[in-house]
Amino acid sequence: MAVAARQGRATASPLTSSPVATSTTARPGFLGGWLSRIPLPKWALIAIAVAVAVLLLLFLICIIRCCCRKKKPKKKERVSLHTVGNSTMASLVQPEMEDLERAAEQTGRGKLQYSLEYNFRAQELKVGVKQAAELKAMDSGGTSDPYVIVYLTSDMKKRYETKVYRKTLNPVFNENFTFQVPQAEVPDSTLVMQMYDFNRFAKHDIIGEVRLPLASVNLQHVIEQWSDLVAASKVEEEHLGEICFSLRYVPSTSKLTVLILEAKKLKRMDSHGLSDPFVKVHLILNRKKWKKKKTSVKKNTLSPYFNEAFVFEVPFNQIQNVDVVISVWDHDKVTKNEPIGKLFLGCRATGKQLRHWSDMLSNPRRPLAQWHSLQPPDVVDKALGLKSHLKLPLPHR
Ligand SMILES: [Ca+2]
Ligand SMILES: [Ca+2]
Repeated sequence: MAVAARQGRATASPLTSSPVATSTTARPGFLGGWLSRIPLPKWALIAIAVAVAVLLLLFLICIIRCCCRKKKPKKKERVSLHTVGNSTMASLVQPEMEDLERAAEQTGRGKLQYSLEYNFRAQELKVGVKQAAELKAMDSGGTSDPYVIVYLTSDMKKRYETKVYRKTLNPVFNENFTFQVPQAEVPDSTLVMQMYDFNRFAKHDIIGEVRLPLASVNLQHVIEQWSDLVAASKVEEEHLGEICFSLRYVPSTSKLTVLILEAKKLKRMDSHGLSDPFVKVHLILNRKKWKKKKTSVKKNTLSPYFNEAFVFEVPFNQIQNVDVVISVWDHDKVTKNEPIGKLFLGCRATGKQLRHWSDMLSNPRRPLAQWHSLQPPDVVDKALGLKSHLKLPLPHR
């Protein structure tokens, strides 16, 4: 009590006594010292002290509120920036994030101005890469080093590149490229313009691309337009070609006849020319190679005419277990022959191939001809081997 009383006196004394006494007996703060210099009655000083305390309290409340308000939008920010670390949070906001990701993928890459002109007499397509604007910055300095690669899906070996423009998001290219495209091939072709960011010591980044199916364009006029760059498609839809053949099955004689008629729009395989196509016909029995025949080689053409028939003996009780694999190859004198495309028919086939096969079975003795699109060889090989993989027990999720 005595100590408290002494302390009370000590704090009270500077307020009541003279300014000289203050500096010696107590060590007041800045405010205390300032107040003590003003000759005021005790009650007024107490009132001022209370008012200051209340102001301080209000100030503190304000700061706390501001902090809380800043914390709330952080949650939203986390969603939009796709940096959710927490898995429950991720699952809760998943649909929103997918939408945002899709939107982010498709926008903000910039736009490209280009021109198109088809010369019907020369069968040439002139593509003008004009300029780009508001490109996405790919380098740490907030710029990119853009250049454009131009090609047609009907001949992907022929690719043109513009010059590289350093440190800019609005490059002006003004370069023209000419493609030889027969008029008949135009509707099946797509013009692809891919914008890249050049990097001296690292892989070049793709900024975005413009894909223009030529069937959707009126080439009677010169076209000049802007298009937004979109995310580059991951898998190139390559046109491999089409093949026409007929199938005939005679159950009484166990004869299966495959007549290879012709092919068209085949992929160009040789860099300085066309392709040298020939066709292989494989019979697969219970997923094992069984019999094989092949046509002659047709030199330097993308639309060969074969008209070559192959007869296989397949007993009626085996026809359900047989796959017919038809593959088109490019013959090469120097290097290995390369497959252009493949397809297979049989009870395990799907779509058009399955329909052709079942039409053959339901129309014995009648040859049935049909066109088919070639598929990538690895895709067909995978489909052919699929059944054996399916026999394995599937892992539980
Ligand atoms: Ca760069
Ligand atoms: Ca060849």
